[in-house]
Amino acid sequence: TLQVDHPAYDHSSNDVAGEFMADVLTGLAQSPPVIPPKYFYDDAGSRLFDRICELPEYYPTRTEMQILEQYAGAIGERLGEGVVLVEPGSGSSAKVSLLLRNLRRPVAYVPVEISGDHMLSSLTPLRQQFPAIDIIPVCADFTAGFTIPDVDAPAARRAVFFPGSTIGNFPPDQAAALLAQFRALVGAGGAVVLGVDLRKDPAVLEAAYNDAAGVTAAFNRNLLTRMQQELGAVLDADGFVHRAVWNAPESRIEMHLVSRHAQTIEVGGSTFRYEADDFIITEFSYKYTRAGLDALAAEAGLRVGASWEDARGWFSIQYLEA
Ligand code: AVI
Repeated sequence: TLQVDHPAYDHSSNDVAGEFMADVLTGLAQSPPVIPPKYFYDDAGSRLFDRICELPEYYPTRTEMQILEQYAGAIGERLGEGVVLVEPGSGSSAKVSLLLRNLRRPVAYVPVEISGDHMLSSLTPLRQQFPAIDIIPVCADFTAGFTIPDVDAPAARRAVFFPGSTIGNFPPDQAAALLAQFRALVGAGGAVVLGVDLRKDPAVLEAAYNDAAGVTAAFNRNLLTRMQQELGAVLDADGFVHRAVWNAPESRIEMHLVSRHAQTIEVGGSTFRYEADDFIITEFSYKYTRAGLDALAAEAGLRVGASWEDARGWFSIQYLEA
């Protein structure tokens, strides 16, 4: 087939605003309070995230791109011919062209993204670059489970491309469950190409999440703006500051919104109180060891077929076989 234009398949859960409200109310009622990181990615948040990827301190994107540039041939070799490549949480699809260029007669590329407009605007250049590949965007929250449209090539093998260490934003049990879901999606003979940030000097890690230009702080605090705008929350956005700290025992960076003084957030008929230094957890970003990665793959029922790293050993791309 040579279809080059599709509307986005909208698999997003019926009531996105209702889900945001429900998750905020549940999360803020917990101790410590939490807001799931997937709510970072509205249009403004997705644009801020793209800027994070360009920051001098934020090494993961750059490092993964280097690995992809160096080893895309080898990855393409493993993926073989006639693949349908699915990318959950594709964002601006910045990395996939490196891979697509190195695939033999790929059948389709299926980006799956919660931020639909952000995704669609980034697909035009990709379509121009790869006119022979069917590009089929799916607008969905990939954490909620999603289906992909049938591709008119029954023999095609499926592969999931999950770069960027997005897997690190899930606690290990959920990460394994998500990978198992990908394994089910690709089926026997399929593969998952996974990008994972590795454990390293805490000073490097903390700098990556506390950039000097304050973009990560704006990204974190965008959650408060979203709550005001979309949930009608009554809160003082300037009353919270960004913090990112390395939690060594848990092997994760934690992002917090720290209350500067005693205050309340009123939302959805509930009032939540914060004293000075109380904080809301907005993100975990787990950093793996190689042994931890092997265990993760095994728990998901995947075999590590190959893996590639940069020279510093900061980031890993894993080829996992279903
Ligand atoms: C998308 N994810 C892998 C990023 C990370 O590094 O955990 C999100 C991010 N948070 C702050 N900076 C970037």
